[in-house]
Amino acid sequence: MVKEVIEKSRRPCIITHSDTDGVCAAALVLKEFVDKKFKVLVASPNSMAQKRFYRLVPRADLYLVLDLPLDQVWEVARNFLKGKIIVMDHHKPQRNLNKEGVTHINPLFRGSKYYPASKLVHDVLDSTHHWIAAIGIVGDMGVREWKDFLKGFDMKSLEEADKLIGSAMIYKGEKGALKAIRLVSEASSIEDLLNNKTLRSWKEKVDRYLKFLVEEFERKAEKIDDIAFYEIRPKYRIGSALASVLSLKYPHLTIVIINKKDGVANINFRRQDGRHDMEKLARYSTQGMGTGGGHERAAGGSIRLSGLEEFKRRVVQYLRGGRRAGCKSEFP
Ligand SMILES: [Mn+2]
Repeated sequence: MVKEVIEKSRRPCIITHSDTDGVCAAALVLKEFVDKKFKVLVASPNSMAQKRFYRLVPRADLYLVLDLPLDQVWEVARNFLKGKIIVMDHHKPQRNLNKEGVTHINPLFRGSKYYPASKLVHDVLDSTHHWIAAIGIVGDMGVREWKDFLKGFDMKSLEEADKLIGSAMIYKGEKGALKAIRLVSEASSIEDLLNNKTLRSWKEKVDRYLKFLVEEFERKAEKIDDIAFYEIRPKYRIGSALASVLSLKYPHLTIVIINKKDGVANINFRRQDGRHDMEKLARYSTQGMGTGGGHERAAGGSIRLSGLEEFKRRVVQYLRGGRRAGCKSEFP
């Protein structure tokens, strides 16, 4: 049914998340409907919460919202998105937009396992471009849940493709993400994508900078219990990539990257060993000061810079409380 609705649309617009999963989700749509002209926009859960984002949104008869929790920003978005809306998302739903006339597809309504948006779009469209979904799954850290689907793929190539796509966003911002969507949708195979010169040169620059920041983390991060706070003022949008690299290197630490810019702190939370839920931590620690949300192993948020000390206090308090509740031996 989704396929027919897209087929019939005359002015379709894709709004997708600016990470690898979102890029792959959008690229799968473009691949499936090669003859159709789509307007494409990238966004983040944060940017979509703000009215000024919608100034960029073109008129369309169909909005495909991919890898973005439209339900969380519905009170704002409903005023601007005039036309049919299809949401394909995998963030924890806070409300069901099917009651609002939206086609709202989210595997978590059925309590599904972790289900990256690119895999969801792949399945809904019955796509044969499995390699694009595979890159999205790796990008969104869904490897464990989808090992059968990933069988036969070279993991090294998938990881490299994820990093190439990520570098586009980090180095060139939203324009870079849009370019990555086009390049993925035009590539004939993963090898073809890996050979792209533009993406390769962007990744080299980003890698060099990441290496520098990882070294600095080891010297400058503030450690409390198994939490590492790391404040940065980076030259590229590197917070999320840096948090992921650090959390893979230190799976038993809760990594909290604080990116200060223009009176705002953008925050990335990571924990790879599953001991703490980053989505809950993000929501708790930013309450009343900004926004926070995401997934169990990776989450993000944004607060006013003036709330930074209170934010850190809440992070420590929340994680200590969680640990006590889970450890009976402390209370014989
Ligand atoms: Mn995603």
